[in-house]
Amino acid sequence: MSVISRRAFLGATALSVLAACTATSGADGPLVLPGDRRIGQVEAGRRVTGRIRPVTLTAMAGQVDLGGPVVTTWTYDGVLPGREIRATAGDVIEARLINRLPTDTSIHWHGVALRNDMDGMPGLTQPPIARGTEFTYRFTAPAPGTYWFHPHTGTQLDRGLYAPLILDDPDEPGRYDTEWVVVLDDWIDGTGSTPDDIFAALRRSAGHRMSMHGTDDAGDRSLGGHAGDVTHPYHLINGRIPTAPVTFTAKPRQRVRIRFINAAADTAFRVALGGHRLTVTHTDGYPITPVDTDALLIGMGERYDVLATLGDGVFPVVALAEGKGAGAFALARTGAGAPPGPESRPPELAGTIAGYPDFESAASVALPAKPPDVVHRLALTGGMMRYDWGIDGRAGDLTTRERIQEGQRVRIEFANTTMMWHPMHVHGHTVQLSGHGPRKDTAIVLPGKTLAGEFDADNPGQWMIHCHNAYHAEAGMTTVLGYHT
Ligand SMILES: [Cu+2]
Repeated sequence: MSVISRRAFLGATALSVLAACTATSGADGPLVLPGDRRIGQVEAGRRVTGRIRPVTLTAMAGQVDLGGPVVTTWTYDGVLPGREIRATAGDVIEARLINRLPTDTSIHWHGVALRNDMDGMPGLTQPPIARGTEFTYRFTAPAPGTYWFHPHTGTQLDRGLYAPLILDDPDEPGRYDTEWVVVLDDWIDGTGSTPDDIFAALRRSAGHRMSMHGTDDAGDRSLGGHAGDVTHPYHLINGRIPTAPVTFTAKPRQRVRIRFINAAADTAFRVALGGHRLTVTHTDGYPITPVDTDALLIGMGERYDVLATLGDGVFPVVALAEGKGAGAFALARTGAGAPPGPESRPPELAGTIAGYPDFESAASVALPAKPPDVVHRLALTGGMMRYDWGIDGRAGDLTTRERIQEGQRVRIEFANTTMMWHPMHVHGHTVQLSGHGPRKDTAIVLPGKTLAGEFDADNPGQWMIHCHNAYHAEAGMTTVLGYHT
């Protein structure tokens, strides 16, 4: 942990005061815990429409057809992805989770700045939901956008336990005619190994070999190192392999809003819609000044909303598993014609790829300029050889290491000292990348690089910060951002 007071930060030699200032944290007040009254007070201040959106989810084991291969896995209600939850910002989501898995579970509402006691982190914000029991998550949906949900228990998200959560904007200008939700995944469960087997193998192979990482092709370079730790046999769009794709439909010349969600455990996807340019409108749910691009690179946990004006015919939706020599595939149909094949590689994939430096927050969600009150610099540490991924050289536990106070402007700096990229996810807040950048709750930090951003501490509680590579998080690349009084 490193804490720098505002005065020290504004001084010239921030690094030299790191050690000195950590000592002052002993003077902090007690932590604001999930059960504290303040959590309910902040919830009461959220905008409400008065509508309740009840949902029941049953986490269960069962068989799923990926479009040929039938796998035994864990899902919500037997379908893959789980059924989308759709509500309007200001609605109260009341999600009853029935746990019929052989072990305990939880649900994390990824990207949602919700009340802390509903964040779904077992041992931190709630007890684990034991097998054979149930738990009801009840929270006001605070801001519109494209979100998703998944367990925060072990490697469960690399099974089939995930689904979109779409929060509509009550003030949506509606500049589109139709909408597609495109959920990307890498798949291994039920093909001879479970995600737990894979994690155990990664740990066992530590120090011996590095045979499980991706191939050394062009994709590796875009992520600055090896692209992933695991070779997944399948890559899916909305639960289907490329030879049995889903078909999205619309009419020619319609404007479609596509919501991309990367639900994978270990795979960044490079996505494109053959024959079309994409206009990026939202990053992780938040609007940006629109930017045109041919393709996007989407890390695990990230979401992008794009607009496209559709041509007439059948077009490939391709999500290349970056650096892994494989991909996911779907069809976009607006008219007659023979469908492109599952091996389609439209030229857009090799075109422009808009990235963080190209995006800036829309004025409606941009943070007002203000110097940070506190800076936390998190060194991403560890490596493939020892499989000792961590933060500041520590494997994760649930100790609060990054202390902040309500009302502060907080600056987070992720300094990647490792040889691999990491999609870093902050719970309960959406960070604005520095330099008027986009709002993000999950952002790719390239090897050897530092990525910084700021947020306003307006959601008290205890929150995870972690790598969204499911295997890195399980190894311990996690820390806790905690409010104190
Ligand atoms: Cu990582």
